[in-house]
Amino acid sequence: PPTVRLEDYRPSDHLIDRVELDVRLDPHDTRVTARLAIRPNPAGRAGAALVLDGDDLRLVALALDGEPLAPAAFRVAPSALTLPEPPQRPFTLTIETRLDPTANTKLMGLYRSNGVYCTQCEADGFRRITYFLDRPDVLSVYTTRIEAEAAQAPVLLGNGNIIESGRIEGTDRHFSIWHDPHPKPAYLFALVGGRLDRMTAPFTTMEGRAVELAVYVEPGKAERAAYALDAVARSMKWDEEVFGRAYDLDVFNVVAVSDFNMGAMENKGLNIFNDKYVLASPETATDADYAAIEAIIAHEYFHNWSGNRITCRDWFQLCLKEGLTVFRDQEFSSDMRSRDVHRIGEVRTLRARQFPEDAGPLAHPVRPKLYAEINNFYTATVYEKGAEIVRMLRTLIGERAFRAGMDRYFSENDGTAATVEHFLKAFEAETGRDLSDFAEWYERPGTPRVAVSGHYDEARKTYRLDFRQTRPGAGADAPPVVIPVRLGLIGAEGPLDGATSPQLEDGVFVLDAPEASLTFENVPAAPVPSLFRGFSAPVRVDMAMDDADRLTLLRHDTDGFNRWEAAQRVAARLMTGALRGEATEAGADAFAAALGAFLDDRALSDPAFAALVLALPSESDLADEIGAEIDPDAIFSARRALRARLGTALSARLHALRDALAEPAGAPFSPDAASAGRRALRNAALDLIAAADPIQGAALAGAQVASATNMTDRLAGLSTLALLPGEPREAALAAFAERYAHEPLVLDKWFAIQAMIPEDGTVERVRGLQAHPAFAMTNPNRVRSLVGSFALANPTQFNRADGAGFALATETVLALDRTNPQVAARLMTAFGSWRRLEPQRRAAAESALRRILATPGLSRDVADIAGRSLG
Ligand code: B3K
Ligand code: ZN
Repeated sequence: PPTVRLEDYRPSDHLIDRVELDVRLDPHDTRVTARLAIRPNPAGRAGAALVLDGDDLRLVALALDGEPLAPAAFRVAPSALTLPEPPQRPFTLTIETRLDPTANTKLMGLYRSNGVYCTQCEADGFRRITYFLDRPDVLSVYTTRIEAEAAQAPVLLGNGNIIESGRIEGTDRHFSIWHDPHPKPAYLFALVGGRLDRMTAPFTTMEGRAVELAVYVEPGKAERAAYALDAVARSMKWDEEVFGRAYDLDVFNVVAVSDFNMGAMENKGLNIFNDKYVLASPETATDADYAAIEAIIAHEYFHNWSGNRITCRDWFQLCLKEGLTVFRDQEFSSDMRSRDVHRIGEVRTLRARQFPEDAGPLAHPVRPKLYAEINNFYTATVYEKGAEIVRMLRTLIGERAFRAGMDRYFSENDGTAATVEHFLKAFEAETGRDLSDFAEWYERPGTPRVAVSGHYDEARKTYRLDFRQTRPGAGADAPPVVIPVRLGLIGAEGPLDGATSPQLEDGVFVLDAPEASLTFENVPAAPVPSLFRGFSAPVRVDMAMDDADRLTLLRHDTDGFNRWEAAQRVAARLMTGALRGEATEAGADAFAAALGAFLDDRALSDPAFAALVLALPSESDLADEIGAEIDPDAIFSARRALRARLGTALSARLHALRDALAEPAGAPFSPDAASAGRRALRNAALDLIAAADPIQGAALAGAQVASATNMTDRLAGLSTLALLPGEPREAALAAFAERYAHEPLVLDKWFAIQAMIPEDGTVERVRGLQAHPAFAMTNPNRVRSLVGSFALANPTQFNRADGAGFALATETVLALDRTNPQVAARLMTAFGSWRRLEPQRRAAAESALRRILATPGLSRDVADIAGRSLG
């Protein structure tokens, strides 16, 4: 496939100032008429041909300034419409295309989901609706007329504000006309038509604009939109208060659809969502679902400024909107919930998804330099590492300068398609600081490593930290990166506040050379350093520290993240030690004692945090840490053994915690962070109890499944039971399926839980479930819940040594590729760490990848991932 390179960017030769679309919806024969006001771009090449992008399009009619165009004056193919000699002045092109939304299984462009017409245009779906300059730096003002059969689509929605609607006399059809005054790239276009219920709320912006907020959902489910609707209002308010950004239209609509390739889409004024991230009720949604809804609603809303008002010049700049918007939604959730707890969650996600990506064959810079298929670059690196870069910038320049720089970025670039350079320039202008070294974070792949050693000078009462940074995977010529190290010193009894260093500013040391040292004075005794507080940089830290020192941090650090990290490090060391055959029993018992003291101290005052401390590093965390010759079965066993040992040692406390945290009977459900935290700790306790004593665990879990009054507890019980083979598990699974047979989002959980069972029979079970009447390859959520969970969240079974797990994933990818390449390609990322496996599994994974790559007729999406994975 042709490769697109950042260095080849040049402005478009033409611009499209206005778009008037007339869309007559029909299940199989939708007619789209586009009137485009085009003119030569002064910044482009004079006299260049006009080449409009298309994808699978069928042209029906074409006119220039109202006159049909002679066949000799243009060339047309499904993938392009070319006018070799367009007028060298402004002109209007009228293009009529026809399409079949029902046959659109790629879910890009205009399609039908459960009878609802909807669109997805990012990154390049608009070209499946009409011929266009489908690139983010061509901004146009859109007016959209949507027409449909009134009974089939009583609700018709477009971008912007509604300006007219009515019946079409003498027919069963109606229409509405929407106008969006804000110039936007085609990827932000959207329309919706269908039978939908809605819930609304009024909102007045800080500028005094009255806005109607509305969430549209499947008929009968309106009350499940309440949480999302409230999250919209809270997001709007927060963006005003924290970033000074107000909403800019009279309506803000969110529509939930059940077939969607990703989480949601920030179309201007008309966000379209995977219904998984909208619909919530205590009976059907877990606390994690509520939190994800809040975060994704906020994320898409925040794009209104970071993405829509200021968009990207080209797709290489994707992190400009995505990394920044993830940072913004993380800050929002931190303000809504517990900051420490949220930060730990962010880092867990980064380590689980971005670190392995950055260490494997799919690694790429946060701003990639080339791509074959842009839809494969909506990655953890662009999103999560992109957000970390913004956070580091704030740490380096301070909160006040950060806010001022953001204000400047928004005001100086409003209405434009910008680059990473524009973003950094705003902060340079505000601080007078040169950020060209900092910009290196965008340029090369790989997670930096920082080796640290500490040296105490008893006589001088000083403590010196020596830092050395390396950049694995970044290339031999890679310069150092600018690494903000937030840190402090801890003594046996608590923080050493008297220790100071002139090299620290607000507790931050800036490591911007390959090697550097930092010296503290006034250090009364050998301290324990608390490094990278709050995870102040996305790096791996190597520092030899014994368990006792780490447990001092767990006890005394003032930084919540590092208290959690200390426990994780000890647990990880115990498990990797066991894998190497070391005797770790004594260490495990000391760890258990420290955890016990920690629980006595803090479990009831901060249950959400305690739940995170009890959750040991995951199997994939350990695999990532080990880094080579990975045997997932051995990792699983080591982890199970430590959980069992901790569960045994802490048994009395865990039972007591479960009792202390039990909801009083009849208490109303609340999804707030405090209630969710209590549930999380109760369920973390259940997990350890069951690991230590499967019989007792099965009894407790079974009782919890039967008596739960909310989905969090029911599912947690079922997840615990899922790890315990036997009749109670199968009976509970069957009862669950029956109870939720008509709740697709809950059935997804049922499919997922079974796909994650770490037992030999799971491959066969998943194959059986693929034949279940409720399984459908056409529904991305269903595919992700069954096959995605298997491939991405069941390390022992996906990586089976005999290759049976790889074969299952391979067959699914190949089957799915024929209808929905984007989702197929996403599944394939499960193979991203294949080179780090032990030889037998590595060989099996490689042959699966080769089999995929050798398949004729592969999509560009899958071919790209397979090719890069092997390359
Ligand atoms: N911008 C969309 C993602 C589009 C993915 C296209 N393959 C959702 C988001 O990040 O907010
Ligand atoms: Zn986004």
